[in-house]
Amino acid sequence: MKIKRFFASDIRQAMRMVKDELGADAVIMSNRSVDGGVEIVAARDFDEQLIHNKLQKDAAERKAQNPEVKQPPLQDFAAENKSAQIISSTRKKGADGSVPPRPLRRDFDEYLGYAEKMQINRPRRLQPDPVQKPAPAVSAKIEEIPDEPAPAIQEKTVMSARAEEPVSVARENSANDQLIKDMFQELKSLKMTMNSRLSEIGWRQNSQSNPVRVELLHRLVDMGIAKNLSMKVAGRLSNYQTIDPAFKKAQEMLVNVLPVYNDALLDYGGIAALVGPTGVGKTTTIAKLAARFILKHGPRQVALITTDNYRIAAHDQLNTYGRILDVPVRVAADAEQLRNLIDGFADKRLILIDTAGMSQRDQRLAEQIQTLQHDDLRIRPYLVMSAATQYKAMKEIIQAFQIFQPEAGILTKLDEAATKGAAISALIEQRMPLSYVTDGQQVPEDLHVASAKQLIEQCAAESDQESDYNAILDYDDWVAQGYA
Ligand SMILES: Nc1nc2c(ncn2[C@@H]2O[C@H](COP(=O)(O)OP(=O)(O)OP(=O)(O)O)[C@@H](O)[C@H]2O)c(=O)[nH]1
Ligand SMILES: [Mg+2]
Repeated sequence: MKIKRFFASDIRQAMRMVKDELGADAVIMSNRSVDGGVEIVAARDFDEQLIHNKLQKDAAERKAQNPEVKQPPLQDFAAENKSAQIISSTRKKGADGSVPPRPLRRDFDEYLGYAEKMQINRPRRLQPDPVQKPAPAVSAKIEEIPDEPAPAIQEKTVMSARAEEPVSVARENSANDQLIKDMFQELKSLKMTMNSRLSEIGWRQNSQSNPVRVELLHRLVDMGIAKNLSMKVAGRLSNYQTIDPAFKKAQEMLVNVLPVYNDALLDYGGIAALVGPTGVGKTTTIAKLAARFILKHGPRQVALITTDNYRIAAHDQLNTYGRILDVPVRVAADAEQLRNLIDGFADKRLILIDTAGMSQRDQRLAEQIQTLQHDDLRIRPYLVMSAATQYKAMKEIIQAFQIFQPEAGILTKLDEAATKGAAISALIEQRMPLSYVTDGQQVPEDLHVASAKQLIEQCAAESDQESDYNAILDYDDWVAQGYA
């Protein structure tokens, strides 16, 4: 790995020097304003751990040299369990000059429609039928068997007594100990087998007594809908006698609870920042939005800004789109430059800000907020997510990027997702409204205004209708997660 420090009068020049010397794959490790310009530390053949150590060392040295200069502490939002605020200009300052925080997202009930009573909360453990309960006597007996060895004090007494016993008695005792250990193990595995079999019987009985509910669960799970959401939907439709109307109703319920954002960005313009994990399609979606706006409102209405100062290649990608669409592209190194650039684009109706893709676990997310945070500018963050993301990861992403207080979500790569249900479930559960979806790489054809009905219909159409519905669901998995 090669690390080098560059100094130049402005960020563009510094970036050019990095590109010339280290190539397009160079990674920007840090940048800061210094007297007379900017200083960038960049690396080639990137090794994250090494860089982390070096940055820490540099910071410690700088601190030792200038002990009076206080760096703002990097907020650990996860630890503090609170959100940073991106404050929009539309909110008026109070009498004391402070800006009130954004109101919380509208209550979920607004999205529920006729299914409003359906609670999209945490999964509730199903109450098993009385017949499903393990026989109390057996289970109680097994519970009583201790997993741990006897307390230390007893063990010590036994051991010191043993020390005085003849060798043959000691051997006999140790053989007995082993025998008891083996018996513990056997009983443990017997207990597990019994629990598993009892659940299986319960699941089968459930399927016989309520076949529509079980088949509905199959279909919803086939659509990729998360288990807890499937259980809630199927639970509310257990009075249906036939599967087809029940499945239709289930789809209607999902349409009603999938939040959609009535977005006017492409009608009236504004300033939008696309944030999200790496590689989800932020830059491509920016190009699609820009092209759509130009097609609708004519040329010279759009400007693009990137705050991605981590990868040289990111600038090249946006510049290419800028050239094709004939729109200006600028780079903002920090919050101040971003403000100046936005002020300079006062004649543009739509300003789209591209940001560096970051993992939801990346501490640098907080730095990005600082760049986008302006009291007097209405920058609307959109969270871009790939539809191919797994349910748990998707939930984690939505939660982590809440610190940007996204106006809405954009779901990309619908064409690549085997099932869209996982992403849809996470959006429903996290109440993240969708504004646009994308389903391909073509600019701008593959961008669409989000429609809950279309999404759920596509999802249902793609589900595996050929499934063997007589086979039981993977009950072990459901039991383990407390759904059966
Ligand atoms: N199949 C498919 N590919 C897409 C879609 N949107 C974007 N892509 C592709 O996904 C890849 C990554 O897209 P980018 O726009 O560079 O993603 P990004 O989020 O800006 O990536 P980073 O800036 O690296 O975080 C590119 O090859 C795009 O062409 C989509 O809807 N469907
Ligand atoms: Mg990008």
